[in-house]
Amino acid sequence: VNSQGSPPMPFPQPVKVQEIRYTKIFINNEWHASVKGKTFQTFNPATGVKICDVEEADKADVDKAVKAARAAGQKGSPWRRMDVSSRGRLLHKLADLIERDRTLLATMETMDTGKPFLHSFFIDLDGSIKTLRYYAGWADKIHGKTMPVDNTFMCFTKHEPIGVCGAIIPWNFPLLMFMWKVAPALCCGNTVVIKPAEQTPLTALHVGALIKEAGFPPGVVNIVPGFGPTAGGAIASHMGVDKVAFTGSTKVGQFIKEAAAKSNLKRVTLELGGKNPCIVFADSNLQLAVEETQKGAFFNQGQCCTAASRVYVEEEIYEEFVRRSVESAKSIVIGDPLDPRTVHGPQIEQKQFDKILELIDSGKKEGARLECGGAAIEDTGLYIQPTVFSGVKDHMRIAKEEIFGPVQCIFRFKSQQEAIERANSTEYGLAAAVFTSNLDRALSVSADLETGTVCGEYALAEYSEVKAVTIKLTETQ
Ligand code: TXE
Repeated sequence: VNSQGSPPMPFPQPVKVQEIRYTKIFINNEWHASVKGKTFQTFNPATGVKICDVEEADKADVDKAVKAARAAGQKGSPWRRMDVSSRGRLLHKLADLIERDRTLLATMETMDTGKPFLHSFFIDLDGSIKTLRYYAGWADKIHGKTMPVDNTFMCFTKHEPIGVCGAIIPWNFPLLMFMWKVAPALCCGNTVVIKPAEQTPLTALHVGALIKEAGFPPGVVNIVPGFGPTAGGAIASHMGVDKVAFTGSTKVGQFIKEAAAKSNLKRVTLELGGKNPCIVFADSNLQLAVEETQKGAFFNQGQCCTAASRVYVEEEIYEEFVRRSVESAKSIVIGDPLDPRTVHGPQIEQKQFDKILELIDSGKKEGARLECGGAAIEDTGLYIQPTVFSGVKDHMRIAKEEIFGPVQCIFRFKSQQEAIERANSTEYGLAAAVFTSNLDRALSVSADLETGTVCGEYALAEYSEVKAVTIKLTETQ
C-alpha cells in the first residue's frame, strides 16, 4: 500500500513467446528472403539458447531496400505529397501500436539482449513511445526563416528532407536506438534504410510490421538485418543513400566516415564511445551520489555509452563513498532477466564478456584495488559480477578504455581544478555528471567539462537540408 493508501500497481509480467513472427527482411512493407538465401541465428544471452533464424541482408538486399526508399521519397509519391500534420499523425499511430504491443516487445527485447524485463518495459519501451510522440509533435513545426537582404530581393529558407537516410545501430538499446534514428528522420520527411545489430534484430522487425499496420506508405522504412562489414558497409558506401547515422564503436565510426567520404560524401552523424566522468564533491548528498553513480555504472550491465565509468571523489568523503558503493554493489539482485525482481542480467555476447574480463584483469595487474566482484558468475554463461575498483590511477587501462561492462572505477581527488583537468583528459567527450549541493559550483564545473550530448530538437537539423530561395523583385517592398 502506498502513501495514498491505494494498493500497489501490479508489476507487468513478461508474456510467453511461443514463436517469433517476423524474421525476414522488411522492404516496401513486405517480408523478403535474403537474395543470397542466407540466414543467421540470434541467441538469448541469459541461456545461450538460440531464439530463431533471421534472414541475413547483404549488399544485394541493401540495394533493394535503397531502391524502395528512393522510390518512396520521389516527387509526387504518397509520402512526399502527404500533409505534414498527417506525417505527425502516422508517428502517433505507430506509438499507439507500440503501446498496444508493449509487453510483447519488452519480453522480446529482454530475450534478445538479456536486459531485465522491467528495464525493458519501463525504460526502453517508455523511451521509444515518448520519442515517437515527441517527434510526431514536431512534424508540422519545421520551418525556415525570411532574411533581409540588400537590394530588391526576397530571401527565405525551407527545411527539406535530405532523402534516403541510412542508419546502423548497436545492440545495447535496440528498440530505443531504432526510434532515435527513425523518428526524427520520418518527422523531417525522409525515408529510411536501417540495419539493426546482428545480436538483436527482433524488436526492430516486429516494429516493421507495426509500421505497415500504422499505414506508412511502402518503402518509407526498410529494415535490413545483417552483419556490419556486409550490410552495414553497403549502407555506408551506397551511392543512393544521402545520409548515414551510426551508433557504435569508435573504430567502426571511422570506417563509416571513410566509406561515406569515398562514395558520395553523404552526410554522417556518429554517436560513439564514452569514458564519462562523474565528479563527487564533499558537499554533495553522499547517499544520493553513491546510488546515482552506481546506477550510472551498472545500469544495462554497464553497456551504455553514457555509463558513469570514472567516478572522481573528493578526498574528505572518499573512504566512506567507497565503503557505501561496495555495500550497494553487493546488494544487486542478479538473475533471470525475465524475472521482474532481477536488476542485473548477462552481458550481450562472448566477445564483450571476454573483453570485460580482460580489462578487469588489467585493473588488478596494474594495481587498482578490487573492492568486490571482479569475476564471472560461475556456471551461468555470460554473467559478470558487479565490480568496484578503488584507488584507480589515470594511466591505467580501466581508466582510459571503454569497458562496456559492470565495472565502477573510483578515483580520489583533492581540488576542483585537478578534478576538472583529470575529467577532461580523455579522447572521449560524451557525457559527465557533477554532484554538489552548491549550484554555483555545479554550473561553473559543468561549463569547464568538455562533453556534450546532443538530442531533442537539435536532431531535426541533422535530418533536414536547408534550402535558401532568393527571388528578384521588381518593386521595392
Ligand atoms: O560494436 P560495433 P561492437 C562500443 C563498446 C563495445 C565496442 C564493440 O565499447 O565494447 O563498441 O562493440 C555495425 N561497417 N560500443 O563490436 O562493431 C554492427 O553490425 C558498417 C558503444 O558491438 O561498432 C552494429 O550494427 N557497420 C556503443 C553496429 O555497427 C558496421 C554501442 C555496432 O557494432 C561495421 C555498441 C562496418 N565495418 C558498442 N562493423 C554505444 N555508443 O552505445 C560493425 N558494424
